[in-house]
Amino acid sequence: MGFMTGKRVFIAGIASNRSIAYGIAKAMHREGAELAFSYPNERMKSRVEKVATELGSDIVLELDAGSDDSIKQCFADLGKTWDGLDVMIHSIGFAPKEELEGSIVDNTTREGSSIAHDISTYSFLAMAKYAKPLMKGRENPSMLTLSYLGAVASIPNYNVMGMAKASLEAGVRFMAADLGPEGIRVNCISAGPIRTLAAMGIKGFRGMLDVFAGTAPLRRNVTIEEVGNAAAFLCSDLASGITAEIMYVDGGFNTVGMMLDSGSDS
Ligand code: NAD
Ligand code: 0WE
Repeated sequence: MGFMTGKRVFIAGIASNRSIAYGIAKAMHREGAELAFSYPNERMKSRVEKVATELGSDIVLELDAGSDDSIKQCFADLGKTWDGLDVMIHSIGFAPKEELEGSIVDNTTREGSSIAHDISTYSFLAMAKYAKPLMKGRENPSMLTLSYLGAVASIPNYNVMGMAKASLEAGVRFMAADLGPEGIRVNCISAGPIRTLAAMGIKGFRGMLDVFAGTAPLRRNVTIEEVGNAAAFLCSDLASGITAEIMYVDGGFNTVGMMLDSGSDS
């Protein structure tokens, strides 16, 4: 029997079968969880429906992370189908493309910064607000979001997304403190770079994957399957003592201070 048998999991952030959220959904499905999914707009609906069908679910709801009404409606609808919720997954990140290149000082706009923080950061808190009542009385409920090293260290071009991720990680700690007394755990996975839709079109992404693989203690990139397995653990009863955690699934990259002779092991 899988270690998530009986868990009801809501997953926001599937855009394709390369999405980190798809890796999470697959791992949780394998471990026996029941899944529900969201899509951001009509254009994405059929893609998400396809994934839901593949993973044995027919619960597919609209959730636009930029709209309180949409988030509220989504969890209201979820509550009509499910009488409770064990796990909420937030795998959403967005900044206008022009914000993610060159000089952060020259290129960041008030509007771009606001969008990045609204969609990537505030939305986790907003979703928590409406997921929380559904988690009342459940065993070991938890929430999980996805971050990146740019939250704590400068990375070329990640720019205002790094500021949004720093705020997201702080949010995880404040939300864990707030919801802990009600038994709700709040955690975060900081994943290494993975070629997903959100990574496509980022200038020099291929090069970043190569530098990463040459530097990380494991000397390779990480996969959505590996992130999915860590997520399944963190959201299962196996992790009942873990909250406010930022868990790195990055082959150890974040711990390397310096290398001699990058990429070769001589
Ligand atoms: P992805 O493009 O597959 O997923 C991003 C998701 O955000 C999409 O499903 C998209 O629909 C959703 N989204 C964007 N705007 C939205 C809105 N207004 N309302 C609802 N949903 C919206 O890419 P991914 O890499 O799987 O990204 C998932 C998360 O993982 C993001 O938070 C990202 O920052 C984080 N992350 C990605 C990497 C990487 O290298 N790919 C590394 C670390 C962390
Ligand atoms: O969090 C992310 C993805 C962030 C992202 C990507 C896009 C591309 C398309 C947010 N918004 C948009 N908006 C778009 O229009 N990652 C961790 C992946 C990523 O993105 C980078 C990276 C890495 C790694 C951007 C610059 C530098 C490194």
